[in-house]
Amino acid sequence: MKVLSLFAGTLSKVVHGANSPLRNFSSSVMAKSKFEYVKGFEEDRKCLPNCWIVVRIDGRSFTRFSDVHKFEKPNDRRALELMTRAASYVMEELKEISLAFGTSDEYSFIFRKDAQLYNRRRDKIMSTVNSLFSSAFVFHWTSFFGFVKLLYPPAFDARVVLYPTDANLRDYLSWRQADVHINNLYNTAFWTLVKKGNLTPQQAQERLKNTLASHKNEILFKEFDINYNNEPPLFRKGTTLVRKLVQTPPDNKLKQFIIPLNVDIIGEEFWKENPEIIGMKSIQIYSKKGDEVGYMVSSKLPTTHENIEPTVPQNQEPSSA
Ligand SMILES: Nc1nc2c(ncn2[C@@H]2O[C@H](COP(=O)(O)OP(=O)(O)OP(=O)(O)O)[C@@H](O)[C@H]2O)c(=O)[nH]1
Ligand SMILES: [Mg+2]
Repeated sequence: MKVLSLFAGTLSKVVHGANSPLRNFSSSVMAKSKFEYVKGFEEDRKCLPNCWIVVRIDGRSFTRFSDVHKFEKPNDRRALELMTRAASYVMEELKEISLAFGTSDEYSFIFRKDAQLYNRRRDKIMSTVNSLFSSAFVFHWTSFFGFVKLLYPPAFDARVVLYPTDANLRDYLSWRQADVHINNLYNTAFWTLVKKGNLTPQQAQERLKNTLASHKNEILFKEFDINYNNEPPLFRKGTTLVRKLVQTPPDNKLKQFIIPLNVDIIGEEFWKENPEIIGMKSIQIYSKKGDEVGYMVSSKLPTTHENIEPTVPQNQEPSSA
């Protein structure tokens, strides 16, 4: 191997000259370096065929990140919509993602069972999703946060989970959405007790200890006149991104959009209305009226947020560093 390598280098110099642009090309074709064997240590883990591929990303230490950037408690609409903007970018780039679901600092991306991206190489799929998401989150920060300065680079972790049956996939998504409900009801009750009930965080925590959902609803309704069911669907249901064809003016041409919905995905209705997701059919026409869609996201059209004037002053310092 070594002899061959030396020979190839010498031959290359003779034929093309030391500075020839063809030199590197010919030597790499003719001989591999003695170090090449290390490539054999690389794992080539593939996602099992016929399984739904779920990639979930989650903000790293977003408890701190949300504190430092003074996110509204318990829900910051700007942050949630920025997450959705970043997720829609991932879907624009990776066409085999048929649905994404997000809440708080996490997003799950569902690849079709028959996805062929990178030959289903697990590491490559996961790292690409994470990188596209993270850079889009930073890229679009100002569109959502205006003058609020991004004080340090946010990061996300990622994992891949494979689900062999359609029922498993539905249960996975139900699990994530049930979590939204549990967390949001708790957080809404907690922050209402603190902000409007003037309890300290410790007192609020004590008050909610071992309470059932019905009890939290009752506290909100009886003591603060808040009907939890009237809280924004974005906060109660998370965001589900689906791919749809939409008729667009002036010529009613069908264009592909990624549409965010804040709806229940645990029950049957969503899956009956969007059978192409589980059935892996081609993209369907979006039939709902425009006013049922909060906003549409597409790389080709500006989102509603891009026209919003920044209003928040810039002089924010990290609370801890
Ligand atoms: N105020 C506020 N905080 C948010 C919002 N969305 C997410 N967060 C914060 O992000 C955290 C996300 O929870 P986790 O992912 O479990 O916690 P983490 O600190 O990110 O920790 P790791 O994921 O383990 O790195 C929440 O506990 C909140 O503190 C929001 O809209 N408003
Ligand atoms: Mg997190």
